[in-house]
Amino acid sequence: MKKNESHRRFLVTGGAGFIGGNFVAKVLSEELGEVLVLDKFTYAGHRATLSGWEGHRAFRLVEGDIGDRKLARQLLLDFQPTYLVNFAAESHVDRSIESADDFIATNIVGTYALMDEALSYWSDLTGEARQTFRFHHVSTDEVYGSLGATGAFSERTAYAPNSPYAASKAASDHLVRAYERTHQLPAVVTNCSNNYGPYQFPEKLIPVVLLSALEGKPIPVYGDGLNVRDWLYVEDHCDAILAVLAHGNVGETYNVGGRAEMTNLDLIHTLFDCLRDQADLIREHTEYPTDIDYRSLIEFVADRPGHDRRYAIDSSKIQRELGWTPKENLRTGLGKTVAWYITHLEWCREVLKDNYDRRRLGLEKKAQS
Ligand code: NAD
Ligand code: TDX
Repeated sequence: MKKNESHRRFLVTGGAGFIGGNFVAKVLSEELGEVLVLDKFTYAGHRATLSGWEGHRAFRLVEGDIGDRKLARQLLLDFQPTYLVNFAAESHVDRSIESADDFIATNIVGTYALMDEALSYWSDLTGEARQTFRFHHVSTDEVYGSLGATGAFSERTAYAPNSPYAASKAASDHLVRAYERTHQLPAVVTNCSNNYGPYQFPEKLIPVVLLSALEGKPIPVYGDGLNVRDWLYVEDHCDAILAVLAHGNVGETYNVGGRAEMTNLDLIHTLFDCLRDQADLIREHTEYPTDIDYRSLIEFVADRPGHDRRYAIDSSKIQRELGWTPKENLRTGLGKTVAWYITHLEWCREVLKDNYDRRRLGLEKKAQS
């Protein structure tokens, strides 16, 4: 997407979360258009992630639920978005094991309500606005289930979600696809592998490892640590979404991945290497010691129920058709990420405060109150 497309208006749901926050920063810093964020500010969404954009002439923020039809309708009519990018979701597998309630409510029912309102909005558009509008649904590779030792998920792989989180994302993907086929809603779906980078909530593997290592606390490795994930730097994911918005075909799904497969244990050891490389930065910005033997902190703990063994994404379609390729490799992306966390511990404290005590989640289903 080019700067001269700067009249574009992006309605970004979940824009106060990890990937949405990075997407907002990209659109605004590259002057690609105006942004309106709709976010519920759950435990995972924080104003601190967007504070750098407060007061920016092309940025607005509204607190609300994607399932609130009246609000969605009003925002669509007032803002007249060129694109609606739906990042809003409950995103953590471990939490979906404790209770799937919020996952069903937001990922399925909320997405449905938002999409239905988007259909009404789009139906009344005319001319170029009608041609250009996209409902972009951001989804995950976890809908495809788990791989054996070889192979990769393509857009033709059958859905086989294993966690309540993945099942809720699969359900929303199906609804989006059905709305395009049945009602011609100009929708696109991207299914992406594990993201990493700045502003990821400290419940996901990489920030959990980094904070625990800096503090000299045990690092919980689920099972044998040999589960494989395909890691993608978050900015590369944002670029892929922008490429699909600008040039993707309506009704299509695009898989997005880093071709950076690694076992969790190897990834954790790579993070230790990055921390050692950045010992000066740790001394400059924190009170933490730098002479810790990080490896001694690893603690093998009970496995995640239903833990998918391996994910890998075949992103040849988006590479071939839209010319997208990741710019970062794992070593450069992790280096940037480690430096960001070392220099943004205050952000971590702020988003965790009164919110999450970093205890292990998802070993069992908790009774609902
Ligand atoms: P996140 O948990 O960091 O952020 C989710 C955001 O959505 C938060 O700001 C939260 O407040 C908001 N939100 C939640 N429920 C809402 C509701 N009902 N109404 C409005 N806002 C609501 O998630 P993330 O990691 O940034 O993921 C964003 C999207 O990308 C999700 O749809 C996720 O499934 C998908 N995805 C994530 C990854 C990954 O590795 N993190 C990979 C592939 C796809
Ligand atoms: O403390 C931990 N120890 C550990 O061994 C945590 C939090 C995780 N793990 C393991 C489980 C996974 O094999 O690390 C791997 C990555 O775990 P998460 O960070 O929870 O991510 P994952 O379950 O793979 O899902 C992520 O990628 C796909 C995102 O959370 C999803 O939103 C996205 O769809």
